[in-house]
Amino acid sequence: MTLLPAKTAGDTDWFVHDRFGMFIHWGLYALPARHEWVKSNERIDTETYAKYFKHFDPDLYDPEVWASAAAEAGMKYFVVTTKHHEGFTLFDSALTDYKATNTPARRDLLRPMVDSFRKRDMRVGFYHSLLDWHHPHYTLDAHHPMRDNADYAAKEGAKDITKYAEYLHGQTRELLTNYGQVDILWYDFSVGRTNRFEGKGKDVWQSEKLIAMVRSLQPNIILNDRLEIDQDVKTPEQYQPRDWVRVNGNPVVWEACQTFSGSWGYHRDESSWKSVTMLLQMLVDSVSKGGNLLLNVGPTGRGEFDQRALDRLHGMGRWMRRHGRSIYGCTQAPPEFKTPQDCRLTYNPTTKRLYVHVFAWPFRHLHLDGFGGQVEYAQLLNDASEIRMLESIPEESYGQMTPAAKEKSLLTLELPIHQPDQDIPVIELFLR
Ligand code: H79
Repeated sequence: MTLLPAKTAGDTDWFVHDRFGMFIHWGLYALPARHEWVKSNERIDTETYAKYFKHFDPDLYDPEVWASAAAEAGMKYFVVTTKHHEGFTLFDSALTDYKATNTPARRDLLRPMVDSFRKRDMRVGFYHSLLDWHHPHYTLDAHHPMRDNADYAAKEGAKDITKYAEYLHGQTRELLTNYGQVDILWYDFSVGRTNRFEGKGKDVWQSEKLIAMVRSLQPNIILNDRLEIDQDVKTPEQYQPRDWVRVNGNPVVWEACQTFSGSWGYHRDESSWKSVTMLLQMLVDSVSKGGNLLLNVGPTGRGEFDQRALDRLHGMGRWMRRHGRSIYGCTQAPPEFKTPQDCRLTYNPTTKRLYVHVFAWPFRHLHLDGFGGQVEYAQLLNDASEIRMLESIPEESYGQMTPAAKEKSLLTLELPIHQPDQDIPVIELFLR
């Protein structure tokens, strides 16, 4: 049997089918272009940071181009930063002046994005930061840009964090009321306490009340875990979990979020960009453990995906066109199929096909433990060319195999000497 997480309040059926989404981090930090945490990392005060607001002018912004790049890469949903920790909103919120509408962009940048992605049948997700380094009532914590500023700290007494919570609830209401159906709400994140500072979690955010409002406005929405109350999805950040993510021992719906290069916001000078192959391997690795991949793009201050991002999206799309069948609707393989060395297995329980993703091409033969007698036909997925099979068990005894015999049975695939010219070659196994 394949693992199946218990049902939660939101609708995750489409989500676990679609498997691959685009994260978009776009805000004022695209201008400094050296990490979306720049305000905190460099302890920049709000007066100094104002230059990015003043000069935010994405004249080349065309969400049609973004949406088609995502669709061609094989992505089926997107999640965009409606507000990141800097506090700036891409949407035209009635609750703040610190929004795209008041920059040289002069408009709500979220709405046309939602329209463009929806038009391509992609699901819509909103990221919304719980941290806010601009709001006057957001108190100091271990991440706040002004954490080392004594003059700033002296005025903390005048703050009322419940006013911030009210603002958070209010903007959530706006987002879930004014943009049609929203499929995902991705809050980020609850702050741990340190020796110097209190943390911020479900009490400060008033998470229970917030979740109740979210569910009343968008009953099917998928909510992540970062309000400090687990909901529909767990979200490991910038790492691949060892195994299917579990809570109290039970498998849950999960989604890894990963970057191309380390920073989420546009970073001009980073040189740690992952290759197309590595990114595809992350996607396959996630699905092989029953999870999704949300892969991030940080558009520039002009409003474009830069060439490095476009190259990778294009490369992934080239592979996805031929190999999407091993991703969509797929999950972890049943446990009796042992994963061979340097491979990942994905499995489609509806079509009963198993996919062997070969990360390192072996020496002519691929030995599959526990597969004997169970595969009817094998082919390379990219070109549907037959892969010949050598069985350790004679064909006439397939029907009488005991579970123990099955476990010991061996199937050997005879592969071409040279790796097919695919980023990850995939062998499709039709189970009996
Ligand atoms: O929005 C993206 C990140 O900005 C945000 N979550 C993703 C989706 C995020 N990044 N880090 N965190 C949340 C957790 C905090 C990590 C920290 Fe650090 C480690 C804060 C200080 C040390 C990373 C490294 C940020 C600054 C230095």
